Amino acid sequence: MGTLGRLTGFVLGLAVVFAAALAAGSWWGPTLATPVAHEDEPAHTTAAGHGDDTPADHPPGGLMRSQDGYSLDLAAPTAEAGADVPLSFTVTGPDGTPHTAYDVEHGKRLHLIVVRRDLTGYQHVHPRLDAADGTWSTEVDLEPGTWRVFADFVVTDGPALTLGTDLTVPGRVPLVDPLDGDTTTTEVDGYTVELAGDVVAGEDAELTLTVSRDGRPVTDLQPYLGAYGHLVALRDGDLAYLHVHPHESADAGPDIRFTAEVPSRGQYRLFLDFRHEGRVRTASFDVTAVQR
Ligand SMILES: [Cu+2]
Repeated sequence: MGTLGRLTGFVLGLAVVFAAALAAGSWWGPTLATPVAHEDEPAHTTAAGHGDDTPADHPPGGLMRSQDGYSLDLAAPTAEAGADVPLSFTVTGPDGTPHTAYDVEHGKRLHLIVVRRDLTGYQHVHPRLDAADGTWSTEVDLEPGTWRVFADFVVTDGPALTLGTDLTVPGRVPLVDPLDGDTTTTEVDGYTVELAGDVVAGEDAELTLTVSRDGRPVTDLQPYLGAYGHLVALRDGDLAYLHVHPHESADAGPDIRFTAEVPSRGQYRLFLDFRHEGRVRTASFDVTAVQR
């Protein structure tokens, strides 16, 4: 199998490198290592051959700090723990200077995911660009530990990329339980989100996330960045990044459906962003991808 995930259809993007945008409105972060659109490919070629862990023809997104001439450079490799901690960075282009021209994908020129390496503390934010010097700035909440910072963007007339780099936050790092087993129901801010569907390495998986509150289905979800849900999958151990957008749907819930393909067996943590009553919430799930 190889690739990290190719999401098919309209929607998905694997994360890794954001592939160029394919279908309108479907996803913003595809994941393939190169901006190759997969829309012309059959959703799957042979499932056979996915049975072994051959090297991917495209590396998963987010594993590299530099790719195709572009590099993610944090202003500082460390930051203090706290709430609303300033974080700034540049994306250096092939000419060695901070890049300033980006395409808007899913409503933003750059999507920043920040998560601690133990898969806690997930945040999805949209930094501001200083067009004069190419510096991106935002604020994030940080606790001690090593964090992974992913920048997901499309260079104008250039590649779609997801670059990742580490950020160290000094301090006493709490012990966090390792991922173990699968989660099918998560509670967040009074909402219950259920996950149905199996994840199979190298194959498209249909995932359905169902949102309810107080036992009643939520049927008035609000679009967030052009979709009723955004799903990011991170692989346990190396944080390979996969961003998946939902199927086009006229229904504002309670079901949000995705097609996702993960590159290998193993454990992943999924983060679903959904919007309701004006607020974006994030529900997380652990899944184990099996190999058929
Ligand atoms: Cu975003």
